[in-house]
Amino acid sequence: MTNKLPYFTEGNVVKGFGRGSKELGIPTANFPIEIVQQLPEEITAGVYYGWAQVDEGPVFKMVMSIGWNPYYKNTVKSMETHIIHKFKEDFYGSNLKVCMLGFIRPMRNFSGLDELISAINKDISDSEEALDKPENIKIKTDNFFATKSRNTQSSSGATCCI
Ligand code: ADP
Ligand code: RBF
Ligand code: MG
Repeated sequence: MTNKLPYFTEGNVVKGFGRGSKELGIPTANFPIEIVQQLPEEITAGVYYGWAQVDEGPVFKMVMSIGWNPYYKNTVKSMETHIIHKFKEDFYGSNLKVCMLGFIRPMRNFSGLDELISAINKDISDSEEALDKPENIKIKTDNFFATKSRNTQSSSGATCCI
């Protein structure tokens, strides 16, 4: 898994499972299935930390969950990014760039929603700490985040790569 990191990818933010992660205070921006399928198999299911950018906005810290969310027994693999920033508005349809830098833990099951939320809050603080390290801070200014996005979205909502 580690030899594939850092891993850079980008895609349009799509509707997720609509389970109200937002109501829990932990909204997650979901990637389309094509982006999930492009993941190298060495990047195993679990929680990762890194940097994220919505369109040409600022680069923020993020935590990402990859897998089948055992707590919800999902049948579809997902890649969900929680950006550690308070946004005024939703950004469905926007381009999301991410750089995954490190692995935090494998996906696991929980006996209650409270436990899942506490685990995610611990992931957020672990990510914040890891991203303050000089070798991780330097990726924030990588050219990947300075160049225009490869994805554009037409008014029909279709995504095309240029
Ligand atoms: P869904 O099931 O559609 O993914 P969520 O409850 O997970 O719904 O909310 C995700 C949406 O919330 C994102 O697509 C984005 O538009 C918005 N959002 C607002 N703040 C954030 C944030 N800090 N991190 C990720 N998404 C956010
Ligand atoms: N879901 C799980 O079933 N098990 C997990 O270990 C797990 N870890 C997560 C870690 C992070 C940082 C995030 C953002 C999500 C995680 N999820 C996990 C996904 C969670 O079930 C999903 O975002 C729900 O929709 C939250 O209500
Ligand atoms: Mg989501």
